Amino acid sequence: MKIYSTNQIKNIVLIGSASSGKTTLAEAMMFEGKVIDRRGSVDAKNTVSDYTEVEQLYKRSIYSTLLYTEYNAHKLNIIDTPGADDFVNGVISAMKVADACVLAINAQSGVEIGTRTLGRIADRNKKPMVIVVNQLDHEKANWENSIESLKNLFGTRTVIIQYPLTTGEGFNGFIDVLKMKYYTFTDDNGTRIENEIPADEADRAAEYHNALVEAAAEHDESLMETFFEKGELTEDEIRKGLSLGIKSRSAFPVFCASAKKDIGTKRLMDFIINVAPYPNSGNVFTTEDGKEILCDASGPASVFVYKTAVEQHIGEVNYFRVISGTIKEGMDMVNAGNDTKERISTLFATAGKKREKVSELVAGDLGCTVKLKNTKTNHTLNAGTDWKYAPIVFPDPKFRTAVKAKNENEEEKLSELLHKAHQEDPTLIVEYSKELKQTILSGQGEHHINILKWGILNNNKIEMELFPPKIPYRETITKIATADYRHKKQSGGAGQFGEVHLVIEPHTEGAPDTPMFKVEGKEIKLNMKGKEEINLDWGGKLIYYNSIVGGAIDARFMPAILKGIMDKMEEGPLTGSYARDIRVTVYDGKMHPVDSNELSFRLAGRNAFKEAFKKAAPKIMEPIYNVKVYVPSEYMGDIMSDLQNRRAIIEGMESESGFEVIKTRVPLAEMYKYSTTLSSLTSGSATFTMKFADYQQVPADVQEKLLKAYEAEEKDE
Ligand SMILES: Nc1nc2c(ncn2[C@@H]2O[C@H](COP(=O)(O)OP(=O)(O)OP(=O)(O)O)[C@@H](O)[C@H]2O)c(=O)[nH]1
Ligand SMILES: [Mg+2]
Repeated sequence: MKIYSTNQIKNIVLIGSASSGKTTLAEAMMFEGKVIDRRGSVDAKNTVSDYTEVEQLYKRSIYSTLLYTEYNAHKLNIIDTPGADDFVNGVISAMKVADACVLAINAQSGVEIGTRTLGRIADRNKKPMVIVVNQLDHEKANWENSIESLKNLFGTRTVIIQYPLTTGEGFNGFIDVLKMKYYTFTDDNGTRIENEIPADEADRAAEYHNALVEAAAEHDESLMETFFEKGELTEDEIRKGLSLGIKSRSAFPVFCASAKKDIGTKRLMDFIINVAPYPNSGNVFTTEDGKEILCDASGPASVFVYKTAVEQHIGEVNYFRVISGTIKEGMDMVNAGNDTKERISTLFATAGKKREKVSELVAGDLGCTVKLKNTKTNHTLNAGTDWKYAPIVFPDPKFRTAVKAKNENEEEKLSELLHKAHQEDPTLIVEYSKELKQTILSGQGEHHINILKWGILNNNKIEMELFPPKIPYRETITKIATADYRHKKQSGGAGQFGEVHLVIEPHTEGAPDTPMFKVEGKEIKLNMKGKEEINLDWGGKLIYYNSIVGGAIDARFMPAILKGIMDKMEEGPLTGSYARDIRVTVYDGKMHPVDSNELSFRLAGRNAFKEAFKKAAPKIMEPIYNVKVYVPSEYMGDIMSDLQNRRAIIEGMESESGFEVIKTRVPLAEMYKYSTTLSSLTSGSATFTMKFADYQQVPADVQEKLLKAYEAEEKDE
């Protein structure tokens, strides 16, 4: 492969809802660029992009795949991404390194929930966008509806460049209102004829053309003037205007295609190469401290790794964008995060599995390398500078499950594999919860986790079992209570003695210290000597007051009493969950001149706390999540009644053109496998996000159940 310079490279990411035809389109692009001489198909499991075993098994993309094609003296880097929500990781990381996205719409359904989700991701990443309405050859294709749904979503940013004369089986071409030509295709391999626009289409074509000219003129004053003067713009002027509109995200040009029949591929690539931003005028890379780095091939060498994958027979492969400078084979670089020296032994341009060795890659190009020692997704490698780029931010998980190895002896190996999986896919999160005593695996959906499970079984012969995760409940109190507890033990030699009198009360942030308690018929006046405010690792606080009078307990025993209290805070008296938001005042007690020691006071503190806690109207609190559900209107009824069964509190609803957004608060305990239910209730057309909000008391009936379950568990042990 020849060496391409920065102004001969374009980087696009293909996005679109599941099965819209991205992988098929990428295949056609590589075919047109002669990177392959035959087109494979997803159904025949022989595309360049979906080359992994698991992708072929499921006949869908699961990972992002870096591809390239060579066209019009340019190298077009294409990242094909999965459309399914579960594998959004591939979209998020690709967005970081591409300069524009190509959004594929399935003409059978127009804008889908997945399209909207991806549109939001493109928005957040400020990515220019070109739209391709695909599958126009399908019998159910409906161009008008597709355009209407696009206009509903993107408004006047929807700029039509092409329209079809017929759709369905007879679809064999389109009118291009930028070129003002009628293109027809004579076979399924992209053989194209350029025709004049038929006379009976002249009016409609002119109408679309005028709309395009106006949309193009809008982005530049001088173009606007030319337009007013002449009532028309030249083809080049339209391109210039669109180029500005694309860059500022105020124009999303719309193209026609049948990826399956290779119709429309060439014009789409022409347009991308002529109009989409070059790497040095698109994506701006900033370092963690906010410095903008110029995409300049003669600058210091610096790359950003956007994806790490483990590939059969090769091991770890790191995919990157050259942010600055020129990377050459054999170059020594330094990892900006961990100072590891890394040698770039070989460089590749890749089209899926097909890797082509290249001697260098310039600023703006995408490629990969192998055999790095300590470099992963989100890392920066430099030669002669110390930049470090702001990392890719991945979405919060939506599915959590507990896991263990079926065979106990393989637990350690499994844990290693899960940590590796996280490095490859940062949206897979694994942690051992000391609190729950479970390994919790989180991801984007049940399918996401099942694919991982399949991979580990298939490649490593380890079977992992999934089961419902425990909920990290919290315990707290709602009333004031006291307890006196004497710990006394006489056994032969030295005895144990410690007596603690304490008061506990609920803690609320900002409430003043209590100078006197009236509790259980007693009046306890306080003489505050010390106060410790402890921020608990698991959220909330413990405030510990020393209010001992007349040396009833030596100051040296106070930390031991606190330790005893913390023992019970860590294993709450109700269900063994963490306790939080409590104030404890130790106001009296007794010592023995010989037998008192730290252990005695620790035990006395612990038991006094436990007794008082049980009298203080204790409550179990549960984690609540803010959940946003995006759902087509027709499924609203089912979704709402399902949410009600999950103890959800609906906070708001918004509807926009056939879709509803439900804002709700749902207890984590009710969210197990929500993604799976939502998907089955809506035939996969809805999606949701969830984020931890706060802790709330559980309803009485739920508390009752939890107490009983804990009692039973205790008995078992
Ligand atoms: N009729 C018709 N079918 C198409 C077209 N493009 C793709 N398909 C079919 O649609 C299905 C999905 O195509 P893919 O290329 O895998 O779609 P994708 O967008 O990559 O799907 P994901 O990777 O799962 O998101 C396959 O059966 C394709 O053969 C097209 O232009 N016309
Ligand atoms: Mg695909």
